Amino acid sequence: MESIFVTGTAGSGKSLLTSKLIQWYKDNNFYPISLNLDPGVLSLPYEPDVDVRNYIDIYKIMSEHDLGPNGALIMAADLIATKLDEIQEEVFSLNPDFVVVDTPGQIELFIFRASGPYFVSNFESDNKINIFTFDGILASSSPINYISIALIATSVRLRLNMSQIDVMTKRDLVIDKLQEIVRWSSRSYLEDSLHGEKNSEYSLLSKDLLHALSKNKLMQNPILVSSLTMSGMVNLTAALSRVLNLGEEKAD
Ligand SMILES: Nc1nc2c(ncn2[C@@H]2O[C@H](COP(=O)(O)OP(=O)(O)O)[C@@H](O)[C@H]2O)c(=O)[nH]1
Ligand SMILES: [Mg+2]
Repeated sequence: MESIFVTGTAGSGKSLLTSKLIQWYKDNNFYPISLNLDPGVLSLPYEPDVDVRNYIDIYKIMSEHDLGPNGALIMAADLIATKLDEIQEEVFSLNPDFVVVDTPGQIELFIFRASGPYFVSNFESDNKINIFTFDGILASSSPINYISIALIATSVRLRLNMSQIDVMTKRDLVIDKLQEIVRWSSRSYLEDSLHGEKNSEYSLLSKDLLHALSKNKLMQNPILVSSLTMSGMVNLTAALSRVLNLGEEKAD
């Protein structure tokens, strides 16, 4: 069993990408299952095979602990780790080829508290990988935004300490900027683009950050994907296979 975690900022397209990955693996004759790890989500673009909401009830937390929605979400996120054994057992009982794990909308609750990284590192699987989703709309709006999101991607990498593939979502909505975004994958072009920024202080800071990320090989070119048209999905699943198979080879 291979596990694919999907992380990213709120609204970046994690849930839709989860549903499309499931669809892609099904279409290619694999048995994938979805695992929803967001206790606070109201509706999803797919029917989760395993759902943390069956173990953690946000409304019950609100009433029992006299908490508002934010407090309850924090508590719920902290409780995810305590449900690891039950969720793991449910996943194992389905015996899938792939489990695609959709993570909570509020990335800080999952990545920067203890529970999320604990869950990820203790979840048993042959191989594990994290997809970090750059919101295509936000990331493409300026070079500074692109670098800012690359920093969040780096934070996630440091917190989860596992193989990661960066994906830029909503490709279909940024078609007119595609050429520019692809050019940003060259560090020198991205650096040149920063010259156009109005705020020279931020531009200098972004340049320094870019140097630090590149020097430490933390700057990865995101794969551009549309969950609407499925364009880029072949590239993404090929990259996933490469990393997951590599894990298998290492284990031999
Ligand atoms: N056009 C387009 N919309 C997308 C794409 N991916 C996500 N969305 C939309 O962006 C919004 C947020 O997506 P969602 O998957 O719920 O984000 P999450 O909060 O990260 O799980 C929804 O309205 C999605 O339909 C995409 O590739 N193309
Ligand atoms: Mg979601």
